[in-house]
Amino acid sequence: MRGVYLVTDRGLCRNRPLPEIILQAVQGGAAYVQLREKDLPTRAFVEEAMAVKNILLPFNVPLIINDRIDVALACGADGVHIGQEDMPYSTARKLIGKNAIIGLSVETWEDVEAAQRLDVDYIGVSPVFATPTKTDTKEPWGLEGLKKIKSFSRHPIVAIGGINESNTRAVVEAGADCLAVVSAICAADSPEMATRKILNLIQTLR
Ligand code: TZP
Ligand code: MG
Repeated sequence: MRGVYLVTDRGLCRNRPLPEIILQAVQGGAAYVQLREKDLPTRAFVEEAMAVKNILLPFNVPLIINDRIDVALACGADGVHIGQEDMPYSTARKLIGKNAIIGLSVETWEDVEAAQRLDVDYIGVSPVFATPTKTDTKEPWGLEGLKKIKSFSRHPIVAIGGINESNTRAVVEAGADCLAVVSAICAADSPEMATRKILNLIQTLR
């Protein structure tokens, strides 16, 4: 995995419709989109996921659903992202099939070690930096933690938490394969420009 991975947060979109923000992000070069809805009723979540899938289709950008295997199956998403308190990986894999993308958040070193035994498609190193977007996190990994995980893990690494244009270089140099971004895209004046700037930075480093 590489590039910019948009994780959505409708509350940070400054009253702009989420599909519009998603479209702008993919126009700016986002390589993955994770639909993350913590408060939406199931029916609305499924409807939204179907609409987003149609937006992403012409761009060939995979749609990943946060937490909800049922929603991913219902809308034909490309994958799911699960955390340590969500459905266990092995159950999720059985339900969604061998070709789906499954990402798993790692919050402790024990999580990182346990993930070695799982055929996840990536691990989400969460959070790299403390962030107001998600406050119920464990201790941030920091760049040193990220480096340590990179040298140990067999999985592609998606870094998340406090990532923006100003620290992109450091996070990539510490070993992130792909950068997951919420507020720096969703709340940006131009989500398209914000995405493109981060992507351009990543590309100059490779
Ligand atoms: N998981 C760990 S940190 C985080 C999530 C969903 C939020 C990251 O948001 P931001 O605004 O990119 O710091
Ligand atoms: Mg979760």
